[in-house]
Amino acid sequence: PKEIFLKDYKLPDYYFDTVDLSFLLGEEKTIVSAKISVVPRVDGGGFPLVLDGVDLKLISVKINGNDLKKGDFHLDTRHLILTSPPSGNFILETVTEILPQMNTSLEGLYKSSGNFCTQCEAEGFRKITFYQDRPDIMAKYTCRIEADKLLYPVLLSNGNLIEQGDLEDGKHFALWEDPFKKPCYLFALVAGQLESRDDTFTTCSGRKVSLRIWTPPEDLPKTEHAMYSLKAAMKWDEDVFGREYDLDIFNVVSVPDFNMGAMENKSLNIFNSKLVLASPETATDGDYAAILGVIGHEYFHNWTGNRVTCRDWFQLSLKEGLTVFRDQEFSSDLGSRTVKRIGDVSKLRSYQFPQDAGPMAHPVRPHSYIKMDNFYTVTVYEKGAEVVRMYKTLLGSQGFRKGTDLYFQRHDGQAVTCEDFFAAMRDANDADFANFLLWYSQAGTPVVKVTSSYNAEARTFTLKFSQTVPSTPGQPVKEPMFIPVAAGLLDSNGKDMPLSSIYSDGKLESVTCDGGPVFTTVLRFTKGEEEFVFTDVPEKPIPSLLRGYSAPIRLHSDLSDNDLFFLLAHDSDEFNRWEAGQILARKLMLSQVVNFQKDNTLVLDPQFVHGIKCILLDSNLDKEFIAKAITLPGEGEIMDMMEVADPDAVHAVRKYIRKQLASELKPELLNLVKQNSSAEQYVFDHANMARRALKNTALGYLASLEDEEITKLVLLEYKTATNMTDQFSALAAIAQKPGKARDDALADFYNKWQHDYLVVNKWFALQSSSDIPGNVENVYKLLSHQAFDFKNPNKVYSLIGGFCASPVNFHAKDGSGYKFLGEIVVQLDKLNPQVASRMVSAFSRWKRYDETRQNLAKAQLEMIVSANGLSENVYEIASKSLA
Ligand code: HT7
Ligand code: ZN
Repeated sequence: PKEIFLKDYKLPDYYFDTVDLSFLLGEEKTIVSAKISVVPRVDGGGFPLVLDGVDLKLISVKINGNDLKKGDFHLDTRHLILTSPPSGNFILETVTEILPQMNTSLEGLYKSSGNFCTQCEAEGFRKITFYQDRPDIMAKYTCRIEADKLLYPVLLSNGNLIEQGDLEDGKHFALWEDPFKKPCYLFALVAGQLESRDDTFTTCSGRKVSLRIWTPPEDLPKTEHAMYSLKAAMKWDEDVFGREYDLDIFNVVSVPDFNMGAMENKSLNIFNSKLVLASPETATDGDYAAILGVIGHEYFHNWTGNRVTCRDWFQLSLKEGLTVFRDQEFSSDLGSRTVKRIGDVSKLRSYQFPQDAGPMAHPVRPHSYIKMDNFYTVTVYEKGAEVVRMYKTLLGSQGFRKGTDLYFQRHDGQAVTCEDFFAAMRDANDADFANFLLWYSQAGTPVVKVTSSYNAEARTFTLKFSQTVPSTPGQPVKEPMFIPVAAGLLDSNGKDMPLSSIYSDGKLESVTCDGGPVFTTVLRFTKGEEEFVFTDVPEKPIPSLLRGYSAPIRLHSDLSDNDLFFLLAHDSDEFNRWEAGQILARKLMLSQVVNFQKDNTLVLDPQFVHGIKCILLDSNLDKEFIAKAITLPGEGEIMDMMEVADPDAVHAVRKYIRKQLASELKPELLNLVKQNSSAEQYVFDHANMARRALKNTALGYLASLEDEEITKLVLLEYKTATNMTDQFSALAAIAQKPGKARDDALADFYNKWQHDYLVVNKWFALQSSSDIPGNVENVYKLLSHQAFDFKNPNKVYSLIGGFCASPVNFHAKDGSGYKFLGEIVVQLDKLNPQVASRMVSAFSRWKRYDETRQNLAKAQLEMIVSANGLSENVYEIASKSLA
């Protein structure tokens, strides 16, 4: 397979000005006609025009109305090359035949549950028609759709509906026109039996926008929350970023078969139904929050991605990092900022850090790819969002807003690069960003060490930093990065000290803000080693470092356990209170892993129990914050910190600490369950979600005990739950232990919800991710369950993805988990390479395990790489994992 490199980027030889598409949607095949006005970039033109095209049957090709003769074009399995087009502008017309009904890859045009829909990002448009399928080709589109009226009463595409009508033979048509130039990856078409929830939004300049959320009729009642989220997002983008919606219509369509979460097609967002449909009875608080975030995310793309798009796919983080940052901020403003930040940082640590330390490590802007689909990663998205967040940390809210305003002003209607975003931030603020651009080009998570010292005589407090960036594939040597470290100092009462001035790099800078006291400052750490001296510090402080997690790094400080307990109890930065607890928990877990490996008795530090108890009982704290603060770091996070990952030891230790905490804090936990029980009415707001989160976290802890009274309590919670959040949490609590109660509850849950595929997916995931011994057998059985379907990505993610997320069973020492996944990947790859390639990623960190496991995993990867007809998607991940 061919590798594509960023350094090889070349401007296109031809631009496309207008594109008129026409679709005849049929039951056997679909005919696509495309009429494109072509403009050479350089005067004259006459160079060959290379069009991408995959799985297309070419019916005809014309230039300026004349059929091309044999020698005038060349066709291979991936291209149509016009060998000698005329010089100057010309009109290219092609007719192609495609088979959406046979398309199980879910890219291009495909059928999902009887309806037609498209997914063109990143390179799916080439499965619809011959085109220069690259984002720097921006054109104005019209789209005419013709189909049977009874089977496909609704016909949608981008932009405005300008004509529709009935035709002979029970057919009808619709003609759509999108007035905005767009890259082809934003093209969309939907046709089917759908109904809409309608609403309106009046923009800041007084334009009335008609909003429609389309679903199969039976799902319509579940779209209320999505509509609420959409309107909230439209308002928020006006208020916070000054961005107004630009058309008179905005459509959202929900489809059950979708490879990713959703797609921001211009004015016709297409969503995985999991991220649109919700009712209190069927969706959890987590689902509600995800819908809010993703509806926001896709809407925000209208400016960050659509109006201003990417020059090439290496720039993906330009739109994704920025839009993830925007959706994170949106959710923070609508809920709890600290809790949202904790969730986002946990995600980064659990998924992005391992990626950055493994064979698939790549910079936020990758240097090369074989298959672009493989680079829709946590690095591009989540680390990319952290990079955007660092601009804001350095510039402050107003400076950041100036930067985005300039970015939109300069680049509206253009396809640009990450440097263009950087330049807008810099120029709008006249800022010195030193070597900040390295965040886009260097992979690997920087490791920062910090030591502190207090000089009572000089009243100075010194922080000494050093940094290293680990080697990653293709990047053995790294340069120091620009790391913004937000820091504050606590006095002995736990209060923030006002900061006066800081000495660094031979300069003394005063830390004030409009003359008022400042309690947090951002240190600009740019070298391999650097010292920052706080002046006028009256007593030895406890430093609170990297407040709000101001940079995506691994920080190792010399803070003692006592310092950390102090920060856990007092830090004004709530994120760092949580962080102090997590550092303590990580240390505790790692120490017990060593004990476990030496066959020593496990012990739980009483000071840790006391720290957790204080948090539990602190009525001033937000309840969701408490739930997060008493949750131990995940097993993956601990394994990530070990020389050789030991899933059995980490699992046993986490389980032991949970059970021990439950036993020692049983009365307090029981109280929390009682005090926070749910009322009849489900309300989606922060206070109610926080209450449910705390109750259910407490219940989960309690259920780890061998205690009949508790078993009864959990069963009662399950039976009397009035919403899915409570019901599913109770079910998960029951399902911790094998036995009759578990079997009965799982059977009962399936009987109740078998008619709702989204709830059944939760049921699949709960079982497949279980840590009960030998669970692979149950997962094999579930593969043949009537509700399972290999063609539906959500079901695959729930059942197979869920299984790979369970360290003990996936990494079972007999290799059964690896064998299971190896077989599945090969099978799945024939249907849907994108989904198969996501699944094969579970193998990528095989070198982190012991020799026995390494050999077993490697054998599966080798088997996969040598499979016949393997897709480029899976090949890229599997071969890079083996390298
Ligand atoms: N921009 C969207 C990306 C996407 C995608 C990429 C590859 C294959 C399938 C896909 N479906 C959607 C999603 C987003 O980040 O908004
Ligand atoms: Zn996105």
